[in-house]
Amino acid sequence: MTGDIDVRVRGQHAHGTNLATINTCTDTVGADSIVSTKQQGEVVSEKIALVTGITGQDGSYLAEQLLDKGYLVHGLIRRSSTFNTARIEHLYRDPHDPEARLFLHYGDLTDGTRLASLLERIGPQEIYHLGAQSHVRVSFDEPEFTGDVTGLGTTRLLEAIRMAEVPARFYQASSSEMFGATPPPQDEQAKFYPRSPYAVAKVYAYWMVRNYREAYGMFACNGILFNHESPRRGETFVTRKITMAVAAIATGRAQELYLGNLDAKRDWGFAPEYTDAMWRMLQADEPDDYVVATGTSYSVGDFVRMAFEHVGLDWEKYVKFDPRYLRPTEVDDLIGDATKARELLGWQASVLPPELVGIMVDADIAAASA
Ligand code: NDP
Ligand code: GDR
Repeated sequence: MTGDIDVRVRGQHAHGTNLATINTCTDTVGADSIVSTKQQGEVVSEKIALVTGITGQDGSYLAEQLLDKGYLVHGLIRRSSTFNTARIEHLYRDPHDPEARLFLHYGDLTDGTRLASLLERIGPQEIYHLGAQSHVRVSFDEPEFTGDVTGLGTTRLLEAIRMAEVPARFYQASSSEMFGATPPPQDEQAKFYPRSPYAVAKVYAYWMVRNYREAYGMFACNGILFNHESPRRGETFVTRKITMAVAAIATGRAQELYLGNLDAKRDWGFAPEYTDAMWRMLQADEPDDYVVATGTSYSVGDFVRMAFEHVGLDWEKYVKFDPRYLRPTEVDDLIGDATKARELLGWQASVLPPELVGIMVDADIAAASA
């Protein structure tokens, strides 16, 4: 086995001691890790999943769900000078612990060689590719980097799968942003009209997935997910920015919130339900592409109003406009039609925006009061 450097995870050790550094899983994984020896003498076959973007909102929920289903979960994480594993700390155990089922590996979507060597050693049956530069506004500032990570990163991973000859099922985190200026409702047949470097990169990746499916018979799916949010949402996306500000204002720690365009409409769902849809796609008989959405539409202004109303405040007293949050080109109106996912995967959203707002505001108030 190779001697990879230690993977650092902030938080509590499984045995309760504070962790600064813990030993990496990468010394101990390999093709033989598909066999568990947990039950004495009995050999149990376990599914192995690899998740890129495991430290993100979706990666953390998906990892939780896969572990609950009995998978061994491997995650790709970026080396960082500070900890970037807060969302998965609660899932992590020292890899020397025989009960450990989550293993983290340093790697980057810009490094195709590393991806190929990891795939050979991990031997996953399912790959969930969630890693990306995922911020639309940032993609206007860093279009080349976004194309490299969000677009070419997918190609690197697909090519690594092909070269490593790993017969894994592949999930691509495609996005409603690909529809861009196409009017709603948007289903799998709607035209792509990307309106940002991020969306253009996702359209490229979408077609690479289709191409690998058709050219090499790969079981590769595009989940075209509309916006989904949660208390784990990144703090610079608008919903979380709003709910954190509401919590700060309600607890007397802030007085105002600066936002950009309040008129854009989005189809906002609840993230853990959307990661469940990802898993369902890879359990289907055939690889396919699916829209995942609630079918509802609320403006950013609606979300702001509901969030402030949740704590009994009038949003107009606190929200101010800052043009720096505007985008050179905006996506005005998204409403997904997820009929296909409902009929073929049995998936349907149950948490709609009014409930979602309450979940997020309550979580941020609890965090602010802790
Ligand atoms: P996040 O921004 O929360 O997470 C992105 C993840 O990608 C993080 O784990 C991040 O690591 C990782 N990452 C970024 N750059 C690299 C890189 N160069 N190499 C390896 N890993 C990298 O996104 P979400 O969880 O919200 O979304 C998951 C995926 O789904 C993304 O691809 C996103 O574009 C897509 N998507 C999201 C939707 C949503 O509404 N949330 C809707 C449709 C699609 P680190 O923690 O180190 O930054
Ligand atoms: P989006 O999410 O661009 O839809 O991409 P974001 O929350 O960033 O923006 C939603 C809408 O809110 C408007 N807006 C602001 N946005 C931010 N971030 N900050 C502000 O201050 C602000 N004020 C108004 C935006 O203009 C926009 O119209 C998300 C990401 O998760 C993508 O990765 C994913 O693919 C899509 O959702 C579906």
